Amino acid sequence: MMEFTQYRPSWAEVDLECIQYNIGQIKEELNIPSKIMAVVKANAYGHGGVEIAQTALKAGAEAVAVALLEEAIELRNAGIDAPILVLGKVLPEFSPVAAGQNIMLTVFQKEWIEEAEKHMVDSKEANLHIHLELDTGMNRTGIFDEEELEACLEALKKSESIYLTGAYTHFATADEEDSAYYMQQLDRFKKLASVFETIWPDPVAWHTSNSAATIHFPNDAADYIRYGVSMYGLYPSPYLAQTQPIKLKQAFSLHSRLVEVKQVQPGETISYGRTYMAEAAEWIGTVPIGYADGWLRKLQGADVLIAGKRMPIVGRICMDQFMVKLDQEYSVGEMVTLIGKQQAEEITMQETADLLDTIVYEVPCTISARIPRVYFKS
Ligand code: PMH
Repeated sequence: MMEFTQYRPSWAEVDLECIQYNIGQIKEELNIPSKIMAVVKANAYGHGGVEIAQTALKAGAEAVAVALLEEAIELRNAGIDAPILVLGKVLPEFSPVAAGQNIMLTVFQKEWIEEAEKHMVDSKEANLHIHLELDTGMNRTGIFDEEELEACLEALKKSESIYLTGAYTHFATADEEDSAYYMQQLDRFKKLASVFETIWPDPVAWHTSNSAATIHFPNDAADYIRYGVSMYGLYPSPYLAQTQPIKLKQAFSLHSRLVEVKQVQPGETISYGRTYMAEAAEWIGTVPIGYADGWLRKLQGADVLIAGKRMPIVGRICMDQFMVKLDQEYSVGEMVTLIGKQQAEEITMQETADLLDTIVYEVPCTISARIPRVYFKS
């Protein structure tokens, strides 16, 4: 666990037991034989990149994926020696940096391969390992047609220092009830993969499934699955949350403590802009988290949990604090749960995401670095 000194009583808890459990579900409940690549980009979706990567690897994941070379280097610096794949594009001039740390890069352009080859030869670094990305309908990055694929594979055959070790695609709609577009992408993938195999007979690691594809279409899982959001215990969409193909446990929770408790008189107003006026004598508590922590102003009116009961946020959320309407007097120091469980009550990530008109992915990513992540095992 990272050492830190905490002076403000606001923190996120990450239950590493849940991460292990959610990884275990792939083998135990779905019976998928694929290897697991734990997706820990963006600081493990706000959960903490190094700790989650270490936990996932201990729990049986065999590789990790990140978005940036910076994120991969952070994991290497922390002593993680498992295979790491960077999913986002890294400029060819930085390939010796990746090669030097044995970090695999995603590639989808012939020019990139030719350019990187020059940098690799100049640097005299060890070989660079890459995965080719095939675009089957996400239309973000990836090799789109057969000619491009042939050109990339020919360039790789000529290369002396770039080794092709994997190939993958990414689905746009695997979390939706309607599987038509998923099937179309899968079909496109199979066509590109057969072209690939005629030009490149050596075995490579294939991977296609994100969390949604893994739990929705388990029979399609390839050599690896890229397991992101559901490793954190979150369903990729409300549809999959409702059908629950596997049981998951949410690892992330967010907490604070009241720093001020006072009674206001009828007609008194709370916070900037006076958007809330007390109708009666009311107990008001102040919570030291605000929009600079990622607790966004749109959450005005949302509930928090105190003593196992729901209480609403009143008045505008400030940069570092907000106020909550209490049902009675509480002591300063009383625990407040913004996301997570207290006694029989729970505020799920989905509830917060719904209030923010967003997806569950965005919520922990938005909780800023000002909020320390505290790790434990339940
Ligand atoms: N593979 C790729 C290429 C991804 O971009 C992502 C997530 C995953 C796997 C893991 O997906 P999961 O978390 O649904 O399991 N990428 C993103 C993204 O770019 N925006 O939201 C999720």
